Amino acid sequence: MDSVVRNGDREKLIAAKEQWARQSRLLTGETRLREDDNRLPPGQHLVTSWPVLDIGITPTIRPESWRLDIGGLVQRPASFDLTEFGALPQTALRSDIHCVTSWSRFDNDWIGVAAPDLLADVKPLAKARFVQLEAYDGYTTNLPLDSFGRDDVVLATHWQGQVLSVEHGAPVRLVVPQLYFWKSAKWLRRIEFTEIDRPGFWEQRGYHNSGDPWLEQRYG
Ligand SMILES: Nc1nc2c(c(=O)[nH]1)N[C@H]1C(S)=C(S)[C@@H](COP(=O)(O)O)O[C@H]1N2
Ligand SMILES: [Mo]
Repeated sequence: MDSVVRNGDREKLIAAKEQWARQSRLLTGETRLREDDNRLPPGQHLVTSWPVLDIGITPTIRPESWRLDIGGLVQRPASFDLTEFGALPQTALRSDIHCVTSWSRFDNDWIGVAAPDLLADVKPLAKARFVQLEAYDGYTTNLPLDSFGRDDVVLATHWQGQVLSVEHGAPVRLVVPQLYFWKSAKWLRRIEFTEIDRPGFWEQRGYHNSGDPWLEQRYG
């Protein structure tokens, strides 16, 4: 796999974000309920552009060699290529993005495979309780199976009617609207179902294990 290190100093970038966590930057101490007339979680501000954020490596993945592996505690482990992935049911979903760095973006139109449809295909075992996501840039993140299986979660290939750009995670990225956006792994490569929770990249570096923006679970 080729990759481009876009940010000259990736260590510096990661260290800065670790420091945010140590200093509890941006915390308002407020919690808020999500309501139709209040879609902005505490400490967030709205943007209309779509920022690019990641650990500084943009993998270039040849479409013919892309695979999404599903393993761990499932009845039917899988290794989808793009054609097989495209043959799964496709769903259009609209949701808001909330990034822990304080920007939110409303009304993003996604097309992709809804998580419940993926679960119906691979059939997690009863003892599976967590999901580990691994990406082509080496990034990892974790979430409870219950959060992953919600019907607003999508493994997205399109945004606003266009094929997802490489910067935003093409060919396939996860979108988990209920949680801060670091849980939404770009360049998805593998999904592992586990009995025990395993903290991912930012979860090991001072970020909250759950990451609910309405409870302002930024750090922890
Ligand atoms: N593979 C991968 N996925 C990732 C990241 C990353 O570094 N690598 N960063 C996360 C973070 S911190 C954020 S805020 C969002 C940003 O997604 P965007 O660049 O499409 O806005 O991707 C998340 N998913
Ligand atoms: Mo982020």
